[in-house]
Amino acid sequence: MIIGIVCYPTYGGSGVVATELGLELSKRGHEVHFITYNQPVKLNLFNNNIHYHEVIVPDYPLFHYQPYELALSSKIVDMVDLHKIDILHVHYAIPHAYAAYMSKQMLKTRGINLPIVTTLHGTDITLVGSHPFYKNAVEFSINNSDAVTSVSEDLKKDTLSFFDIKKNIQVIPNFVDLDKYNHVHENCDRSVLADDDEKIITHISNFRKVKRIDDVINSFNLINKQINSKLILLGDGPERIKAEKLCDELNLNEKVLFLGASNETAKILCLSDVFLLASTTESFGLVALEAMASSVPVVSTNSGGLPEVNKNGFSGYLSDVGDINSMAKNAIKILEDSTKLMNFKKNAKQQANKFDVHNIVPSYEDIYKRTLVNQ
Ligand code: GMT
Repeated sequence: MIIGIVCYPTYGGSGVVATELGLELSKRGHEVHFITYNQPVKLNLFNNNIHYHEVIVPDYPLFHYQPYELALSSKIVDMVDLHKIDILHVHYAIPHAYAAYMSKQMLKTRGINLPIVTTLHGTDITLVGSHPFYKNAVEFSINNSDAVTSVSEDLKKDTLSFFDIKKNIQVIPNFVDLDKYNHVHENCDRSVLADDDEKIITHISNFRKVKRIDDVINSFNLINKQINSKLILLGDGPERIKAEKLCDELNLNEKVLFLGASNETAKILCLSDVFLLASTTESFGLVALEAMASSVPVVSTNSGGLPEVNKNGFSGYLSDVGDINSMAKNAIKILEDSTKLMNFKKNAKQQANKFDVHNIVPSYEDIYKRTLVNQ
């Protein structure tokens, strides 16, 4: 198949999933065309089956807001026409599903049919999409996609409760390429980040409010009182300065390392003993899965789709949002006993196996085939 993929090219989970999906589809013999405003950050492996087409929005002084959807839909039309793209898969409803619908209508006037698959990733529904300013357009774009997928049962439930949805939504969870995590362990040197007697606790995110970084730091503060440890924070975003101030107030400057945005998640995770995720909501929690793929138990909240990924008492523990005492207690339970820690590490890896790329990507191929047949 010739597949077009529209996504955000940034570090966010939806862009990562879209990129990894495209790479795997290309390995499986499909021709994949990424259409977005920058080269996706994880797309460093070009091969004959992968193509990237940049959407350019020229600056014009009249525009208060640059019309990205317009430029994107025009680019989709050109690329579908030129490369004979069979099917378009858009990741994140806003504004991608909307732009895709416009492209479909334009292509129709040229006698070309473009089936559209929309994948809902989370904040496009829970935080942004359901806002009254966007709701009509998001609902319309979902209902006018040819197929719709969601990354968890919980996100499907939210989508059905926030919008009047006429389409069937198929759940296809996030996935990881376990091979990528297996090899990093061979060169894993923890002495670069912590002393021998320190445990390493990690958090990775885009430092937005929804990630509750202050809960991560406050939980760590409680953990560190009982178990000598370091907190590694990977990522960057609007809450970072506040987080640095909090560490200063708690006298944790020597104990917390801010490593900034980086592509090296697997290398950091392989040094880690526990992963902390305190999010208010998380449709799936790809980063929790990445931690488990590195054999790192996850201490997380129980919100959104997290219970579908992190199994309480097996791959880690779940706590109510904001309950930092419970999160700290759970992390200590795992860290205080080395046999328990080894078991949790083994279980985390076992749980991650369920979401291996080879188990999940065929579901996307099936949905493309079914959608094409139904045209
Ligand atoms: O919240 C993020 O870290 C980024 C965000 C995105 O849209 O890129 O992630 C969302 O999509 C991921 C991939 O499907 C999910 O694993 C994340 O849980 C989801 N984030 C939220 O729901 C807050």
